[in-house]
Amino acid sequence: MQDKLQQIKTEALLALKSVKDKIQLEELEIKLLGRKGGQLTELLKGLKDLSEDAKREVGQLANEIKKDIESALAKKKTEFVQQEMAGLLEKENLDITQPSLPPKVLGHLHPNTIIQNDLEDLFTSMGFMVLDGPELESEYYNFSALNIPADHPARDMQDTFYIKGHSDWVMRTHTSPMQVRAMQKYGTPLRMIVPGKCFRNEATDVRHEHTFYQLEGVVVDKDISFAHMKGVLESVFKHIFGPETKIRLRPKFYPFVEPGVNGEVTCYLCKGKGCRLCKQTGWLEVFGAGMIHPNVLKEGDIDPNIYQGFAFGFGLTRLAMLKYGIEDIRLLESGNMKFLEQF
Ligand code: FA5
Repeated sequence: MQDKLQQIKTEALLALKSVKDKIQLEELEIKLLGRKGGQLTELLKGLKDLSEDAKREVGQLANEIKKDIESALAKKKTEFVQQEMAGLLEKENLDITQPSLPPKVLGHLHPNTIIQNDLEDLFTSMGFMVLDGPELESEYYNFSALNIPADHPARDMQDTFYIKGHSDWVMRTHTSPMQVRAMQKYGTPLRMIVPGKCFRNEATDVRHEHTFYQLEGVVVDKDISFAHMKGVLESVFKHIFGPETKIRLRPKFYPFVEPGVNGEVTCYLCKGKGCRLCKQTGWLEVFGAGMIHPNVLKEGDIDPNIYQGFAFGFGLTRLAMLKYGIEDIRLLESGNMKFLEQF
């Protein structure tokens, strides 16, 4: 049996010399070591008939020979891979020492930022100031100051991310906390907008993201009416989507306004006919608005018997979707370059 083993090794090394490619190499490997019918495998099946001593001796030799054959096969395989790589490099005429080319794509603004800049310009031209607010907000400004007391069911309208170990902090669910902050800081008369990121623990879909942008607006002065609010909102949406754009205001409960409305614009995809995006209604919900509740004015140290105001909160991300015909809101924060390079 030892002689037979040595013979297999000698023949194997000889055969290896005449192997010309990876396919022949594979065939030889199977012929020698294949689990079914491999020369070495078959020979080793006879081990069980030997005495214990012979088994140990022949087994050791068989292992050594198997290892020698395996390493000779592996060496040959490496040679073929190297040859293949060299051939590829030659074919592609690839000069790996050539300095890299500058990136083809220059940076550009995100669609959310484009629409935010556009609206900031529009609102500043109407005398509004642009404010920024904290994304990590106190539970007081996010809810209580906005006439939403603790345990009020209205808190369930917005699925909130609370902060572990800080029960009075939240990731702001809307830009409305800036209403009272601005009133307290700037008093009256007040005309301001706040664009910014909001966070909700949403089950995401084509229209809902956990992180999205809103743009809040507040006007407080003497003799401010619902008609002023409608006039401002109409001119904003006509500016964004063109003079033929229609808006629809329908009553909606928001604890911080009275009366409150849900604002919609004509669906861009079906032009109002009804489709998957607008859930067959022809309208897309893009903002909430209303006359500021007296309790909110009071929280802002403003006397509701002298001053009135209106507030609105646009879904800025939804506006970007409308303007650019984006069907799935999740693309906007995806970091997908193929998508982003279109803007
Ligand atoms: C609010 O957030 C109110 N703060 C708006 C408001 C301000 C009302 C001032 C009255 C006065 P609402 O939850 O409806 O309301 O959200 C306002 C807009 O934000 C929606 O119309 C929608 O366009 C957008 N929005 C809300 N949730 C999401 C979300 N998960 N993903 C993307 N956009 C959203």
